[in-house]
Amino acid sequence: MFAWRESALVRARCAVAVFLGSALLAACQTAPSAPDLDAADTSPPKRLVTQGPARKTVENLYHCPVKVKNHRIAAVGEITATDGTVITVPAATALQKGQGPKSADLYNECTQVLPRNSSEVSTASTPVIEIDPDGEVITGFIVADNYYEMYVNGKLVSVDNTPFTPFNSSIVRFKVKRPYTIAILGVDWEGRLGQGMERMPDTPKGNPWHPGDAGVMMRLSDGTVTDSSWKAQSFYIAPLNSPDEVIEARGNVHDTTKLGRVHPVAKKPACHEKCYAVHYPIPANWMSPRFNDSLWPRAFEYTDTDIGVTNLPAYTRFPELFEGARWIWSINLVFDNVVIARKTVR
Ligand SMILES: [Ca+2]
Ligand SMILES: [Ca+2]
Repeated sequence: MFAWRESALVRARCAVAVFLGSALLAACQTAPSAPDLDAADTSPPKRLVTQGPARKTVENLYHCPVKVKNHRIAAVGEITATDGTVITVPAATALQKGQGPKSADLYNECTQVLPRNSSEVSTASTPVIEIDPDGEVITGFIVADNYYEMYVNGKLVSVDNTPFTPFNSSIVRFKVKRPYTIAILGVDWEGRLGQGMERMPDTPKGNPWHPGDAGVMMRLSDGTVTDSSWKAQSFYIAPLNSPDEVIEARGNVHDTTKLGRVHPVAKKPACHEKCYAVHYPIPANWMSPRFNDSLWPRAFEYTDTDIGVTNLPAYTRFPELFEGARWIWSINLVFDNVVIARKTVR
């Protein structure tokens, strides 16, 4: 591996040889300068394997001040992989570290911000996070099942204030110049720490070993939407009967297609407390515009039906605000529990 860096010179774009009648016109233009990229990591994937439940380290990251339906405790745990690596589950988050800014609510039952429709939504009081003083102010809307934290050019612009449930949605505002890079950490939170499963005894069909699913959707005022033009990589895959169920055969895809990718076809393994998980180390600079995601898979798009949005008024009340955006995640909506999605807007 060598540290190749794309120089500004190489990025100069030339449009040459345009014939208009007999005249040959040549024009050279310098593209807006994107930061030089770090070298892509071409080393083989380094999987970390765990089995069984994690040790709880945080009882609850979030206390909802009002009583709501579908409330689940957002605990955090630690689990030791077979190679001795200690992993925070479901993820090490900016929320747990107390980093901000916390998300501004579009819809949140816990704060009682409950607009009935898009016309009742105001973004005027949402603070603008400044990345470039002479940039454009961009306003957007984001919804994640269950948690997101979002960086623009390496700067934290929004930390989901409700990590598990109820399902909330948020307003993001920031000031930036193009090109700019968005990086989102998405977490499918879990009731069974370290196992990628939830206890769902509160419904008639409640499954106490339910593999939950996930998804992120965002639309910004400059036209940027989540879709398969993004990159998305998975870092925590569970529950598994065996670590061998994750296949790394196709480049950098952590493939679990054979398990089923969405509910209800996704398999529900009977291994329960003996289930395995496969983790991959999260690159330290994943949020940086310099991080090279060129070897990551494209994001996969999912439908409202895949996500099961009937219980998501945080999304369904505002179709205009999310118009044109797609739910995205990595290759498996059910088994991939921690995903980083990235997009450079040019
Ligand atoms: Ca949330
Ligand atoms: Ca899951």
